[in-house]
Amino acid sequence: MAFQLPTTVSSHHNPVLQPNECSSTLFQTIAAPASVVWALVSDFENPQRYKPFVRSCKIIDGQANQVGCLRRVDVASGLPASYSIERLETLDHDQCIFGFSIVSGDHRLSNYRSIMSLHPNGGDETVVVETYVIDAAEANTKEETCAFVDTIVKLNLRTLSRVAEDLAGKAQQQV
Ligand code: A8S
Repeated sequence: MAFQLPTTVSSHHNPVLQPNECSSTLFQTIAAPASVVWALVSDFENPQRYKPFVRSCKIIDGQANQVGCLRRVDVASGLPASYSIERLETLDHDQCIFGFSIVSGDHRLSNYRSIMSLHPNGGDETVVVETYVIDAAEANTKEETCAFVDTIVKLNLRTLSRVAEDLAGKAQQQV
């Protein structure tokens, strides 16, 4: 692959795994400047801006968009869960690194945490790298657990790309 992950973030994307954990790293190239993508990714209070399964979200503890705050995410019907409680773990505006963990909910995702980093890739292009780690679900293999999560994360990244490209296109038209 042409994209080389900078060494400054490589530890975030190469987690050390416990025997019961599985992990995956996904890449998405977006035809929009990192500032536009970062505005969407870093808005912990509003994941529905690019996550298609999220119906609504509210901050339930702490100050919005401050590390340590908790959000309650309600997801669309038809999924194997209805809500999730999530904690903002990392928010680095200089390096464009965002991390959150799932702390509870009525789903089977156990000990899920995700970290995303954004990388300007020449022109007005951004590469988004997302790595998650999760415990293999009790009744499922690691492969099944990761296949389920990969599907959701890939869809989120694809939607992020579409929304960011729309926003960047609109900004261009106004110049
Ligand atoms: C994210 C990542 C994930 C979200 C999962 C994996 C979830 O919101 C959905 C279905 C579930 O069964 C679990 O970045 C949960 O949001 C869409 C409700 C947590």
